[in-house]
Amino acid sequence: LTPMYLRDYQESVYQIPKVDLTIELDDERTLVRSSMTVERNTNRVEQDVLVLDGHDMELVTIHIDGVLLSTDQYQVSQESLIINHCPGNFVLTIETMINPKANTALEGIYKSGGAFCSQCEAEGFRRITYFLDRPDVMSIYTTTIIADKDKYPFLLSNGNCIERKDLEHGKHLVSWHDPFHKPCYLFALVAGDFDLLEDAFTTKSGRNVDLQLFVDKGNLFKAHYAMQALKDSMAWDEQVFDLEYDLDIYMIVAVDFFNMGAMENKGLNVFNSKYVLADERSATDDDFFNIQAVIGHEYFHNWTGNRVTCRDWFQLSLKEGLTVFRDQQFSADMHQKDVTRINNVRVLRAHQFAEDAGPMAHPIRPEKVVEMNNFYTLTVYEKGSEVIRMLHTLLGETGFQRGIKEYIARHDGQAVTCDDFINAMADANDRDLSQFSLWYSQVGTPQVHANATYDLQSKSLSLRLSQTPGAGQQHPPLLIPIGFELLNPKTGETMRQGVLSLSDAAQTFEFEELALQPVIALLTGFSAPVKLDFPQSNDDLLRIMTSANDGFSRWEASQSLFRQCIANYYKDTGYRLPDSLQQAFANILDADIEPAFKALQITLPGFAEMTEFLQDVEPQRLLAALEQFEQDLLNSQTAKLTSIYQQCTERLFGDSEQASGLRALKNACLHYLAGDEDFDGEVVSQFRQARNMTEQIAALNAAAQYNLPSFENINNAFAEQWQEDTLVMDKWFAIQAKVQDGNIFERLQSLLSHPKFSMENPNRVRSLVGSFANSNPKYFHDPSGKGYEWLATQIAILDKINPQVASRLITGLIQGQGFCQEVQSRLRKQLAGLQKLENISADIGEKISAALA
Ligand code: B3K
Ligand code: ZN
Repeated sequence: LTPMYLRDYQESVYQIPKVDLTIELDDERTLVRSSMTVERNTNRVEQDVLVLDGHDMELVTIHIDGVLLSTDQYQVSQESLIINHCPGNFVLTIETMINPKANTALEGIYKSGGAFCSQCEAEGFRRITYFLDRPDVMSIYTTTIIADKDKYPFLLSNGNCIERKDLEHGKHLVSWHDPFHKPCYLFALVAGDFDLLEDAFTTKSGRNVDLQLFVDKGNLFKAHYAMQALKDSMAWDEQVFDLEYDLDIYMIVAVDFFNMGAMENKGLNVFNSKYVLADERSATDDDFFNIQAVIGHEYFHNWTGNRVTCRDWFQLSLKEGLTVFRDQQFSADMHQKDVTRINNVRVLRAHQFAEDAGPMAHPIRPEKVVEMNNFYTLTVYEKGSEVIRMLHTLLGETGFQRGIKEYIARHDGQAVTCDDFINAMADANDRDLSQFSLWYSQVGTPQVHANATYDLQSKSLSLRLSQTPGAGQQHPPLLIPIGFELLNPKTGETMRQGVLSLSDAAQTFEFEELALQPVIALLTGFSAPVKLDFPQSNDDLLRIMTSANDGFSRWEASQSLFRQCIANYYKDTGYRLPDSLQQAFANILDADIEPAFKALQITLPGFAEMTEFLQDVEPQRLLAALEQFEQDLLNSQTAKLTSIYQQCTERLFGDSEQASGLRALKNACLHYLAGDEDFDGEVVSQFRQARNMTEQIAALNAAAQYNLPSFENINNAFAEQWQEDTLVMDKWFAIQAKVQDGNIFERLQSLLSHPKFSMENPNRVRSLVGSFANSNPKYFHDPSGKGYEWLATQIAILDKINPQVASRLITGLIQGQGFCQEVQSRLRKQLAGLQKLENISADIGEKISAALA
């Protein structure tokens, strides 16, 4: 496990300005001919050795300027091809043979169902041919694909199609030319037989762009929403960022076998079908939301990622943090801003905070990497986006856009660093951002402590803020924007609002001329990715909950009340719901607010969020506290919950934003109500009458969650109804892993040999194994240790098949830091066992060593 360090970065000695690829596809013997123009950096004349990256393929021939090299002129090893005594400028032609069918790691060229497809980011291109597989080597690609015409009528690659012809033996050939320089991680190839949805978009300068969406045969009816999302993304990027698409064609291909969500390859995105295919019957409102967000994300990469790319992989957040910020803004504009923002924060706090406190904690710009695929993290993506958001807060929308314009003007066509980005933002706004840039190198979640005193005489409020780095970390004070709102305690009116810049370790901010002591909402909009330590009275929280302008603060106030109360249940098993909380909960239920927002307000902080909030957590005790709290809330408000549940049912209609809000609220109520076995009948009728997946799956989920008498029945009905729908069957597998039933381990075991389960399909694996580890805390944390053992067993199997997927699933075993010693030692035991695996992958190897260090 050899790490790479950011500090060791060196420019490439050679560049490859032009590549011509000819790929003759075959299941087991695909021949790749790559003809490259290679140029040596003129100030590195002494360096005549060319080291190319390559992995897991057969080298057939090498030619330099048309002359065949003999075996003493080069060396091949596991990871590279070294060519000695190269001239300064030459044409290098390499032929390699690869086996797509055996490629279960799903990196490079592989088969998904009947189609060939590719995935090159981060370092997959080296599994196709020997190359300088690093993002600062950018080339113009011409790609020719040859394959059987009947089986693979569509042959796709990046850019524009320049040639198409039939060959003998039933084969055909298609050539593509991409006029934009790109790093090899953006290369893509697809070959298959698909249904095609076509549309077009006229850019603001009047150019026509053909839009093509390729889906598995028979799935065309599920492609329309994604197409609309693409057009909305293109229009939004023009309106908000003034960025226009550049090629004449934009293609998206949906495949079932995919390691992550989607990939932004230039002009030819490849998507996990989960983020493309949807219709009302088979997809939930969340699925629709995510499809639009991921389509947007990949589209926005065309400028932030593709036109301006990363110099090296340590800079990944340059494109990912920025692009996540862009997709979050897009979603916020397309939906309810507050609701979107709150959901962003929930993900960050439940999962990124844990990562930042765990053994793999790293800055948004990592400094040390063993396996790059391990760094496509919540930290690089979500915290990266929060850092961009802080910049947006500090510069304002106009200043931020001025900075983006400058960044693109300076760096279009280049591979650059996070510092280049910050410099462009700073120069465009005449600001010194050197302190702000510390966010790129700090690790851990900083804490902000607040303390307020009001002086009646001088009518002034003094707010003392201080900051401390995340646990065990050290760094100089950061620049932290702290949003605030001062509320009139009596009327709830907003007296002042704005953003404070906390730049010292401790600072006091004075507010004058406040006729009465205000209630303070701090960190409005979740203005910084920090933990806020600001104890507030229930009365203050209730005031914020009902009156703050800022939606995040209203929601956060209710969550604070709940968290505090859950903590009491956790500490004292005899604790019972205080009247004040009953009242607060009733007030939320009665409030005249958007249904989607109300749904969020009555959704309790989950197991993961609470683990962040408490110390040395005993999992079963926390689960019991959550359960009791929920039960007490239900008992105190059964009537209200039931009536809202029924009202929502009556008012539901169609696919509008309004309707999805009502569904969210209805299902949030259902979550409580199903805690009473008498509600079983209602659950069954919701299941049977459901007109869409949001309602149907919520009913099944509730039945599984409480193991209701109806469960087995509707569970089988569901499997029967949807057996032919891959994506819905993923949902079914996910539910099986969550059943609250003492037989869960037998259930899991038999699901592993279910005819529809396959360890080679990442979606299936995530549905079954991931859902158990992440969404069934009761049995995952079974005191016997069985849950950990089961997960470890699956990871050992998966590591041989697909290390990237194995590595994602190991999170539950390595992030034990929030739990009590007993849990931690049980986890370590499993990790120590895994560490002994023969030929362990770098992916899980890196994480296990970090966790056991
Ligand atoms: N850039 C890809 C992620 C690649 C992950 C490689 N392990 C998708 C995205 O972030 O848009
Ligand atoms: Zn991305």
